[in-house]
Amino acid sequence: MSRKIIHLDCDCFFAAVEERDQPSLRGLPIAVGGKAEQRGVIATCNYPARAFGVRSAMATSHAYRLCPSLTLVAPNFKKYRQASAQIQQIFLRYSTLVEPLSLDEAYLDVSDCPLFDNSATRIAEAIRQEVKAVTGLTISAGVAPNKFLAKVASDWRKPDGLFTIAPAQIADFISQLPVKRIPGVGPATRTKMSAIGITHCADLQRLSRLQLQQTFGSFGEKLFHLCRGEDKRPVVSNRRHKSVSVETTFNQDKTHFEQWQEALLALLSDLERRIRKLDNSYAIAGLFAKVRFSDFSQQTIQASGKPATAEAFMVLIEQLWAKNSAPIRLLGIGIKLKDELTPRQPDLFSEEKQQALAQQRLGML
Ligand code: TTP
Ligand code: MG
Repeated sequence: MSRKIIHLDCDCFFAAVEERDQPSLRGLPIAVGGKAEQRGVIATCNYPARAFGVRSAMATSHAYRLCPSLTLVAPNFKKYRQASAQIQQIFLRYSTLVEPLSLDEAYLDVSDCPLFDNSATRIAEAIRQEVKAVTGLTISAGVAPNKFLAKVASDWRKPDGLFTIAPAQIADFISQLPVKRIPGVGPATRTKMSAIGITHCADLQRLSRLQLQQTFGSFGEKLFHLCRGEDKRPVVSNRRHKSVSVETTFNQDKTHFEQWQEALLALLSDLERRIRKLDNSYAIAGLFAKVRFSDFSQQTIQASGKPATAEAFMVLIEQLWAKNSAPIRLLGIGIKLKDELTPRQPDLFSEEKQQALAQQRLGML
């Protein structure tokens, strides 16, 4: 089944925040970064500065040589984190499968999103408009059936752009794609490739799997797929769930215990489906069941250290029934979760980590 992936990436993120907040800077070449005297580097810069050749990770002293009129702004991480949180909040309205890559960038899997008749392009456009309205920042989007192509696509019409690669367009698009657009193909690999006449994905496609492996080592296997526009990596949400639960409100109150049991069994398959979607970094900490009586009062019960089986939930609702054998209008069941392994992805939004990462990048540490 073809997936619908959106990659979103703010334009000149730190610099765009500074331009937004200091209108006098708009249109001038500006960069955010560490001071030249302190051997600082450029975090990012706006398009007027890019026109002079200024780039991320460049020494600030070098940037000044390229662009003497450059305005250097010290970074304001608090503001970037704030904008980032607003953007991530918007993403989550369109999908629960959101994988942030950095403060300004994320993958969304919108394959199951019911909005806009499930048109990923229209969803992406709605997100772009919402980000602009809420944060005042422009964000570019790429829409494609996988992460690799979505990321390439988000860069295609930058800044403030949207580009879609539909499944039927992949073959044409990819064969004309320059190899430098493939993540992982840096200057060294490019030199190696151009030495054997490879500049575009079409050239790579002509090499066998074995030739690719012999020439590029373990990266060769990845190249074999990427140069065909193939990428199976799932979008992995790094939000940590604390619990998973399902509940149902009945059209008619359930009066007898047999009816409670039937309702429980109907809910279990839903719960099991949700549990199966969790990755293996979770373990079950406990079970719980909840009933709402016809007078809207509510009762919850929990048990720890039990597997999520029908029998275990049956015991819970028996205990609820024993406490109050009254008609219910709602039944809910769920599991409480705990971390089994350390999370697969770092917590990109922890204040300390973000600060340390950014300072490291800026040469401040
Ligand atoms: P990017 O998304 O890579 O860059 P950008 O948003 O500035 O520009 P573009 O329009 O091309 O996406 O990075 C996001 C932010 O991360 C960027 O605004 C500043 C910070 N950053 C660094 O601090 N150092 C770096 O080397 C890079 C690449 C980014
Ligand atoms: Mg960006």
